[in-house]
Amino acid sequence: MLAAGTENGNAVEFFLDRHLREGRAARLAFADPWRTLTYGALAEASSRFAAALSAGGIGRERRVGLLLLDTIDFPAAFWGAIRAGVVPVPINTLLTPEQIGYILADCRAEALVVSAPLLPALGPVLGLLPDLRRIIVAAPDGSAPDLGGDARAIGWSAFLADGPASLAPVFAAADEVAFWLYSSGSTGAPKGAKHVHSSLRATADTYARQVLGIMPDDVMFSAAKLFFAYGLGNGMTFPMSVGAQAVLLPDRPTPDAVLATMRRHRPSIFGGVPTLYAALLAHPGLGSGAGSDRLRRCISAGEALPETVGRRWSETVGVDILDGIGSTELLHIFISNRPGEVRYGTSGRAVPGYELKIIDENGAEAADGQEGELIVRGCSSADGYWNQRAKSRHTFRGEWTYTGDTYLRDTEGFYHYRGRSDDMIKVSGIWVSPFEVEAALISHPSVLEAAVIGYADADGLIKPKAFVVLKEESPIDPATLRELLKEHVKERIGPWKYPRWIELVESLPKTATGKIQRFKLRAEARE
Ligand code: 3UK
Repeated sequence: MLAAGTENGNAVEFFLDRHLREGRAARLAFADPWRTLTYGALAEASSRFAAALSAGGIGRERRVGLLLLDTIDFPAAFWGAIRAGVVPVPINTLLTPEQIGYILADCRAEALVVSAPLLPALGPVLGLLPDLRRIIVAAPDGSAPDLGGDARAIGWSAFLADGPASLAPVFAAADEVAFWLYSSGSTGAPKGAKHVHSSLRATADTYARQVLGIMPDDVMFSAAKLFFAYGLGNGMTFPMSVGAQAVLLPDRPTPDAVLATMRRHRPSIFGGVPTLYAALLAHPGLGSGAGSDRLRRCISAGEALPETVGRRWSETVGVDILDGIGSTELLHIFISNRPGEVRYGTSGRAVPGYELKIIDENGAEAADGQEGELIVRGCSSADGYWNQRAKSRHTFRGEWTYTGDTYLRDTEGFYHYRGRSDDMIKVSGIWVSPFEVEAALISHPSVLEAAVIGYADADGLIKPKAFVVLKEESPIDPATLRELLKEHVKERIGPWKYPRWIELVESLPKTATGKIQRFKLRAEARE
């Protein structure tokens, strides 16, 4: 026997090649502001990309980093890599060059596909990556990009030029690792969660089909980017699971950009994070259908959707928001509200295919109404973190995945989010570690000590708040200093991570061993 089974478990079979075999090659798969891609054209681009990777000596199971804005090149590169058995690693384009360099080094990427506007800032870190052999530069509009000075760089079209229009996917086991997604932790560096081929199909069969009820005629628009697990499902694998269409927005999803996209493409399903829903509600242009006369479903994840935001959206737009919780480790949403049964202020109920438990500190199941840690058994959990045994063992225990989230279940089976068991903060749906913000603050010459907590703004959305002890009387007035510190954090670690409020204090509450007691600051801040 040559292979370990008869059926090819390679996910590109189900999500892409199946549509060609069943006569859907001419259907529209993706539209970005400049270009469109049918299922047939996507199969062709991904075949050429797969062949070019192999011809370039990028072997099976090796990693290719994808640092791409949301354009039609993303699915072409993602599925091309999977077709070749090469492991795509989508990377958050909002990270700093150092953080991106860390991920490329950690996964030992041998190739990188990068959107041309993101290349110049990467210059200094690319020189530090000996494993990186090819840098494929893609201009968002498909034009010939500026390659910069790196000898490893080649344009997207040139890279694809010699490949065949059709290439069969490599044979892969359904249990074989297909792609990785990095997630940041409370301490230290991001961890690469390794996902297998069958998990993509599992999330499509559970959440997308049974909760969203996605249909071939749907048009999906995910404001959350494809490099997030949330966006990867919403904006790529879910529509592809039924031969539907996705709309891609490469720009920052500001309310203006999102509403313009809604009007232009008239999506029937829209996915965003709570901060975006709140920002859209504050926009004077928001009205029925949020600009799309076809809108029938809205979904939210990444952080808890405040009840008031959900209610106001339903009133103004006329479509409910389905809040659901997912994670990078479980790939997509495993608890969700259902159409027609929305209970704002809760994450909803278990998604079919996932089993949930809330456990107390002794590991015993908590009674309804009692808080505990949420653990999940399901068909889409990751195969572990790359090169992180202790963290893998802690999170993936047998069939159960430990979320680190505190939840309670009410007697009707609805799950209520009660916060994190670590100090991590979700800001606009993206992780922020308080330690990272504190370190950035302390790196400023005026700051002696800092402590950061999550604090709810007027919409009920959590943002970082900092308590700062200064080194000595600063000659700068407090208001100016606060603004300087905010700018300092933005520049060092990323624009969404800065503390929206800074309180200058004399000292911080600490344990006998000198650990900052963030829970005390949280309690004080609530009063
Ligand atoms: C928090 C929520 C309350 C929660 C994600 C949908 O967010 C995603 O993945 P991440 O790995 O973060 C996971 C953590 O985020 N969270 C997410 N959604 C909610 N908290 N209510 C929610 N609705 O702490 C969770 O453990 O970045 C979301 C699909 C795929 C995803 N990866």
